[in-house]
Amino acid sequence: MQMTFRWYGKKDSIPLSHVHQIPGVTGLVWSLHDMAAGQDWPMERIESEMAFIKENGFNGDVVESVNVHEDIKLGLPSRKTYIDNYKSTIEKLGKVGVKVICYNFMPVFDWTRTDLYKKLPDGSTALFYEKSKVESISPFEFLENMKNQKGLAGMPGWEPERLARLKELFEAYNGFTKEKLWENLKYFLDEIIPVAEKSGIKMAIHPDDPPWDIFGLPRLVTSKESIAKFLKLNDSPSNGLTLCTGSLGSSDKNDLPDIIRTFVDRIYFAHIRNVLRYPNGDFTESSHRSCDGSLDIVEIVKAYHDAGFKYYCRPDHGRHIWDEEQRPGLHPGYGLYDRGMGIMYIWGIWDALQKVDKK
Ligand SMILES: [Mn+2]
Repeated sequence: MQMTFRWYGKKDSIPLSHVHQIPGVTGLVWSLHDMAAGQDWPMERIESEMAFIKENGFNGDVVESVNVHEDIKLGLPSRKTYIDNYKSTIEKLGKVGVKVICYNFMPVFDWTRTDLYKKLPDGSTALFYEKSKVESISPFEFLENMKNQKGLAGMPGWEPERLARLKELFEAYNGFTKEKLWENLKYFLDEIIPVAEKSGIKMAIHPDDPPWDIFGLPRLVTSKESIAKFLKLNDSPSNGLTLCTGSLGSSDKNDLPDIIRTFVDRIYFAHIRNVLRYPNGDFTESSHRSCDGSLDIVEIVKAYHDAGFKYYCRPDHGRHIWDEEQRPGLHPGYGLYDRGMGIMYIWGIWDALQKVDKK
C-alpha cells in the first residue's frame, strides 16, 4: 500500500516540508483546481505541476479529480466536446506518469454537508450532515447557508461556475431518472476507458457522498449492489474504484470490510476515514480511531492488508484540532494534524498486521 496526502497545489496553506514529516507519505494527490469541469488541461500546466511535486520529493501518481461536465451527466449533445476534452486530458496525464484518476458522477452537488465546523465533545470541529435539514430546505436555501461557511469557496465540488448555474441545472435535471444517469455514465465510460487503457491509467470513481438521493437528484454509486452494477458497465481493469469508507459508511446499510474484500481487485485508491452516525440519520466526521466512529477502521485496513493491496491510500478528511481552524487558507476537513494522525493510525494497524503475518 502506498500512502498519499491530498494537496491543493502551490497555494495550499500546509507546507510540503511538514507533509514530509508524516511517516511514509510518498505521494501527493493533486489536481489543477482552477480548471473548470469539461476543460482540456494544458500540457505545460500539467508538466510544471508534476515537476514541482517531484522536485519536492513526492510522486504525483494520483490525480483527484478530473471533474466531469454536467452536460455529460445529462447526456446533452454538447457532451461530445467535453468527452473529447476529457480524453485529451487523460492522454496528457498518462504522458507525465499519472497512474490513477479519481472522479465522481454526482449530479449538481458534489459532497454535501450542513456544517463544516460542528463542535465535537473534545472541542475539535468537523464536517457534519443534518439529514432533516437537507430534507426540509430547497437546494437554493441550502446553498445560501453553505456560502456563509468559511473556507468553502474554492473547495473542489463547490466551484463558483457550477453554483452560478444552479437554477438552470435543476431545471435540466427535472424528471431525470436514475436509469438515464446510469445510461449516460455507461456512455461516458465506453468513450474514455479505451483511452485510459492506452495511457496506462486506472480510472477510479468516487462513491456518492452521502450515499443517497438529495434534493430529488439521483445518485448512483451508493452501495455494494450499485458498485457491482457500475463495474459491469465496462469490464476493463481500467474501470475501477476510489473506495471512500466515509462516503459509503454514512449509511448503516454498507458493510465496508465486506465491500472492500469483494471489489479489492478493482480498487485503485483507498480513502480511509471514520464517521459517527446518529440514529436519526445525521452523521459527523470523527477521528480515524475505530472506537470514535461507526466504522471499524481496523477491519477496513485488515481487508486491504489481507488482500495484499498494492495501490494508493490516503487519509480522507480529518477534524480541525489544535486551533487549526484558525489556519489562514484552511480547506475544511483538510488540516494537517488530524490527517497526519490518521495516517499513523492506519500505519499502526498495517504494521501490526505485517508483524503478525511474519510470526
Ligand atoms: Mn473520499
